[in-house]
Amino acid sequence: MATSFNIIVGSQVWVENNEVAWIDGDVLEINDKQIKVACSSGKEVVTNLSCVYPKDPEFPECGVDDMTKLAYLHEPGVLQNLKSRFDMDEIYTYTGNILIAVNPFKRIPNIYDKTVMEKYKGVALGELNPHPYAIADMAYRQMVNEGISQSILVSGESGAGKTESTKNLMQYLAHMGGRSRADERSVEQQVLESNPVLEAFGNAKTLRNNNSSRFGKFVELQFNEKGRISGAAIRTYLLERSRVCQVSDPERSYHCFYMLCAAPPEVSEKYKLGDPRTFRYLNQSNCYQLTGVDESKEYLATKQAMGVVGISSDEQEAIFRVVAAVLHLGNIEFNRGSEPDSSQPKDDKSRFHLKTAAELFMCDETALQESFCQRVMVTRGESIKKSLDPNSAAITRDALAKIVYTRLFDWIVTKINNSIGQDAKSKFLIGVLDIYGFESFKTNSFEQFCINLTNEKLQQHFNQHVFKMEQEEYSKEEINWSYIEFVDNQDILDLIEKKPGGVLALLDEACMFPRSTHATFAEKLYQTFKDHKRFSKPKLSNTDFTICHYAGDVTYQSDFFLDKNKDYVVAEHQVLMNASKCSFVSSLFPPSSQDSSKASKFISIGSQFKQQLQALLETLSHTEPHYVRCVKPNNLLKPAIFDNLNILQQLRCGGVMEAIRISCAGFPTRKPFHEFIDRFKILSPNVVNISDEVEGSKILLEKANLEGYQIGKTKVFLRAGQMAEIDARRSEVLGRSATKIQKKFRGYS
Ligand code: AOV
Ligand code: MG
Repeated sequence: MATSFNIIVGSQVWVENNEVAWIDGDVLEINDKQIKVACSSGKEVVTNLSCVYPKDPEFPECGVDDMTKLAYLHEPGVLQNLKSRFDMDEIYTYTGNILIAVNPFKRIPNIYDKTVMEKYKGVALGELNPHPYAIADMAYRQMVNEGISQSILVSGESGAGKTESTKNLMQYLAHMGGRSRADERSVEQQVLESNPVLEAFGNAKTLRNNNSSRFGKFVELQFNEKGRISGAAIRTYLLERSRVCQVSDPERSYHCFYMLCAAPPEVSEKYKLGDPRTFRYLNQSNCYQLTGVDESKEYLATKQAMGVVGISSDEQEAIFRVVAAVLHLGNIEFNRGSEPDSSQPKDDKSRFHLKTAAELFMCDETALQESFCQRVMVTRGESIKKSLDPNSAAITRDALAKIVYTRLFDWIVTKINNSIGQDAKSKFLIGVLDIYGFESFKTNSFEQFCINLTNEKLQQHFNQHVFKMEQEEYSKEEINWSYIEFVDNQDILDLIEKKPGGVLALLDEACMFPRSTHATFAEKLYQTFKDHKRFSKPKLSNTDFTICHYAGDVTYQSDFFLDKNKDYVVAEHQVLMNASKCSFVSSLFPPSSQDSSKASKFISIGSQFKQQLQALLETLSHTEPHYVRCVKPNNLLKPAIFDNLNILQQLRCGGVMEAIRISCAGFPTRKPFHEFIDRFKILSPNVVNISDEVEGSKILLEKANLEGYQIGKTKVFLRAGQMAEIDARRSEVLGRSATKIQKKFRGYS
């Protein structure tokens, strides 16, 4: 964002700062390219003129509701604006059509209810306070008026408020598209009630968010020609399955486990549950409770919601029975059996949990034990039983727990979809996407790799859309505009996705080759991509690899890539569970169509996910997109703390800065002639008598002393900040005439 403003001695500026990103101050001296500034912190700083931005001396205390209204549109200005608004509990701000939402980490009263929804109904974007309702309303109107499907893409890092924003959007759409007298089982009510159900089974407390969604979600609301919701589909992406067996302190496993442990005594006795501290899958972490959450109430609320989305009480019973069985599985420990390299349940306690798990699954106890401790190998047409050592038995046990839980989650999603019902005749839809944001941690594994691939794809979609919109607008209005460069990330997408030869394809190859290890996989990557601009090998490791993503470098640990990419069901588990006397359990493991002589069948999670993503982007490409960018103000998850550096990083990663840069380079503010004249006629009241709107607009623009603007076919196009200037002129005149009127009144009295 180059600055075109003059900086002189005595003017106020922003200087780059390591701690707060930007600090303000007064210019003391300017020598050639060096500048000396007295910062508001009390320090004097000498720096390069190019590292300094002018500060708006007239910056309104309460900020502006749209970044494009900033007189000086640059990074420190954007940050100052968000902060001023955040301090006043104005958590929403536009950047053109994009809504930026800063998580307040506290309830803001009276901004989400039916009365507020009614206020936003049919009102043009920007007329009222920025709000998710306004974005939802815009999508809904465009769909109804133009008959085009819409999508709302909500993004941001973990804990930024995506899921909460999504709920607000859906509530508004349900209100607009719902029937006036909605009954409990109406489509819209079921869609809303699907949230607590999915959250119970797919959300967990993490370091970054006490209610973190561990799956991605795309909700497609289908509408009939009257604009009423007529069906809905929920698609979910990549539930984090490792969490079922592995939790690190101070995180938790999925909420449903703790709820069930706190269920009324007759329930927990039936499932032989009790204190969550007695279960290994839960007690690897010391966190059991969530502040402000009563698990026993949550249990009842979840069951209530399950009822609304059409899950019968029998099905609920079976679901919770399976959840309980998973906990018991985790408590089966193994030690050495009588033969070398064999295993058996360690003690009475383990045998008790084995028995209980088998009872709850309604499957054969001996077969369950054998499925952990033995493996049938087929060699030259002969099948031989091979014993597994205690360690392998434990891995197999965890594999069963994970696959059961994943299938249970998918079953719930399918069930909700079936009971809501799809409207095959629906003409258009509004899709709302709540998906994980870019992740870069100390250690990054296969999950981060998939999540970041998603973000690369969505970023490309976002860039192309923002650019396309700008370009289309300019060429439609026939105004001069030179194409500006933008960072295309196609090369990263090729690196990951290309078939053959991309990282995912090489991973699949490695998974199919029995002798591969993560080390040989990494080696293959190094060889293949040694000259790739976006790929590098960290100096101190022989198994890590770094990808230069659009949002920054991420180093991935290849250690578990191969295992995590394999979606296989142990053949013994398949047979055992399919034979369960409980029809629900057996339905989770339908007979597979594939050749059953293979010990285990391999499907790659990576390529499944890639296909899902492709389908998602295909759907999105037929829609008009809208964007909500969520921002997390601090990592303490506390109200009233605005961490500049952290926020700036998020704005950069989420493409907000990029979008602002694009707008800045062009003409971010535009107004149709009649609106423009209407708004500014006070500058030259005679213009209303001129029939030619273009002429009228030009007169007003000259009156305001503006330069560099453009006149399109139907609109005035202003450079960043010009709207602020002309508004200021208007308020001046208005102020003057207000005093005149007051004087007049006084004169009469
Ligand atoms: P996420 O969906 O973006 O994270 P959430 O929507 O779950 O984040 O928000 C995290 C927490 O922030 C919520 O549980 C609320 O306590 C609080 N919060 C968010 N938005 C608001 C709001 N508008 N008003 C009040 N509190 C809010 V993750 O699912 O972890 O990526 O995977
Ligand atoms: Mg979420």
